[in-house]
Amino acid sequence: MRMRVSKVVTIERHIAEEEHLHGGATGEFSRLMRDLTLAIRLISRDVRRAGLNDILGLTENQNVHGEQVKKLDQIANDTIFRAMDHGGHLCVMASEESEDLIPIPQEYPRGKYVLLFDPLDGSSNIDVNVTIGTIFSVYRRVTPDYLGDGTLEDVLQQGLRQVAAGYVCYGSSTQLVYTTGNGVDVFTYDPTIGEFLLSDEKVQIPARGKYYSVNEGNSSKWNDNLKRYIEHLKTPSPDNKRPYSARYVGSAIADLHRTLIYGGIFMYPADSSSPKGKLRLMYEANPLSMIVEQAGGRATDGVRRILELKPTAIHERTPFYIGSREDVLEAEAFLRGEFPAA
Ligand code: P6P
Repeated sequence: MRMRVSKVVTIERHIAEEEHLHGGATGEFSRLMRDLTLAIRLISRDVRRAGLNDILGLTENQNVHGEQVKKLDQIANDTIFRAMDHGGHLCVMASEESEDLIPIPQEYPRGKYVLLFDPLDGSSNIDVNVTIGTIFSVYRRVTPDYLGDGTLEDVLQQGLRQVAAGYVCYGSSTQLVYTTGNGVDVFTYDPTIGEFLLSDEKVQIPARGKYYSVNEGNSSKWNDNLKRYIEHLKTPSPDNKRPYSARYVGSAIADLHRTLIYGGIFMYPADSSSPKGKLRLMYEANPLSMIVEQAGGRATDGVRRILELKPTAIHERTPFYIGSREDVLEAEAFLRGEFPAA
């Protein structure tokens, strides 16, 4: 459910106003978010220009100056790193684009926060002008400050310990969806003034939706209970609540954002060739799950709450069921082999 706002509030003002809700807030988190939203504005500019790269001579290989042109997700990764490495808010970073931890350069101060991010999720869709996104997750470090550099222990924390989570939709407009544990707010970017303005406040996901979102091309690899669930959604019901409509963009941020606003369920299940599914726990499932839970929804691996999973590796994957509370609970019941009377 959308709570459209009329007041003009920038994300910086909103974060500062909410700071008092977080005990011991020193303004450091606000400055972290200021730097992150700068990176997001730069990525938004590059994403919007992507269709012109060939025209501008920024082809996949070399630009007009003969310089090596990186892929857009590498550019986005570098943009976030360069915006965040010197502010003194972070002790370590981790990215979908980097195999190992990303240390803070020795010449810069370290801070008490940890940042994980997927700089440009679904970037293969950029070539066909489909919505893609950036996802981020923020924790407090758990190792002592005097250690300086953050460690793997600071990164591999359960999702329920996140202090903030957000995603950016580079779609018909650039929207930042964000929570610090006090509900979910949506900010829409106005490129004419270079500001993210609050557009939807304390978003709530419907208790049940009419859309299901999964790649049915994988159905031959699903277990029977999952197949029964999807068939159930497609089967007309006397109360006209079914059949659901199928929606699958193939870009997690697009599928998640529609699910958040309209309701329903987005799934990337385990299957016979991907026993842990495809989506990553630390910088995809955890931040998206914090947001959907804050909006009143549910997110599990089909059995366990995503935010309670104990991570063992930066890039580990997890089966993923997320969306309206009643829809995810119903999917879990089918996966347990509990089917309603036909
Ligand atoms: P499939 C994009 O490549 C991505 O990582 C997610 O954004 C998206 O949800 C998923 O993969 C789509 O995967 O196997 O359905 O093409």
